[in-house]
Amino acid sequence: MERDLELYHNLRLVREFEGRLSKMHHQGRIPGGVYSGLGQEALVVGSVYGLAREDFIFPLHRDLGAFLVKGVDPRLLMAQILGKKTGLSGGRDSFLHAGSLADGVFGATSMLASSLPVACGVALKFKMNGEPNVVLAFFGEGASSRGDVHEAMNFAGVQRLPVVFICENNFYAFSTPQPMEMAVEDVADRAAGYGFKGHVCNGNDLFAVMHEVGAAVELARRGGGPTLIECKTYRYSGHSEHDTATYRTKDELLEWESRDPIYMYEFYLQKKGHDMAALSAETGERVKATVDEAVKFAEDSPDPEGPEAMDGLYATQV
Ligand SMILES: Cc1ncc(C[n+]2csc(CCOP(=O)(O)OP(=O)(O)O)c2C)c(N)n1
Repeated sequence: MERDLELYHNLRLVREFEGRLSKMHHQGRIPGGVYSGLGQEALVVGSVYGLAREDFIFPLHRDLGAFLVKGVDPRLLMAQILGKKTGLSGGRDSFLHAGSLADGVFGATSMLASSLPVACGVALKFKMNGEPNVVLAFFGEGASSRGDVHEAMNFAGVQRLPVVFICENNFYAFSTPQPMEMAVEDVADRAAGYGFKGHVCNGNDLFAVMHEVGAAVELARRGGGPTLIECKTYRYSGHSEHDTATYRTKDELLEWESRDPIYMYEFYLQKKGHDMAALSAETGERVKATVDEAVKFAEDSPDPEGPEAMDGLYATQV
């Protein structure tokens, strides 16, 4: 598929997948929470698209789209979310802690940003072995105030590790607005304290994200060390499906919806001469079919058996 259309397909797939999860959650078909990234699609698509299979990403709770763009089978991801035996962790855990090492996706823990030092460990391994791979580590602006982030960035700066730190600044950590989270406006400013560059980028603009993250990935691949990219964006839903987000105004939401990453990209495609009505309908049908199939696969899958819960918990061979 041509690159422009592949990007569009990815944006629409992420939105369809997350939109479906929201509906399913309200229908009581999903055990556990759903942390929607609706509105943040340009960020995950733009940063992960174009990575090699051997590169690693460390997504956090709102980065489900990053799994899809990195190549995780939507059926297995859906099975994971439904806690099925066919899911990525065999039904042992919720989406939040899922990973897929074969696809270069490392699982997170519930402790915000605890995966950043681990991301540095993977980057150190790449550097020590002379492997030309890079690591992308995602975190929110709320998580950016945790000690783990400081330690990870300091280590990455000292060791010149091939890691790109991607801060998704959606201006709220749960219900806490950014000015109550930190005393600086741009998280990117913090990079200076670690000896590498920090850039602010429009996280709703697919090309801006691709440009900034792409340049940082190339730098890291050439041995130039880490970069921090702060993507300013907005989540349309509350922190999770149970949060009605009454701490923000309707006007604020409307303003951000007017900068929707998919509409902006559709405008670009239209300018390039595509028949957007036809392309939108055709892409919509295709992604809907993919998500329908994923839901069917997951709902038809068996639940895990109780005794299997301990499988893989301890190393059997050292
Ligand atoms: C160390 C830690 N503190 C608190 C929480 C509870 N918690 C989960 S998500 C969240 C808000 C995170 O905000 P941010 O990092 O900005 O990411 P966002 O959810 O906005 O994408 C909080 C406080 C947690 N999981 N871990």
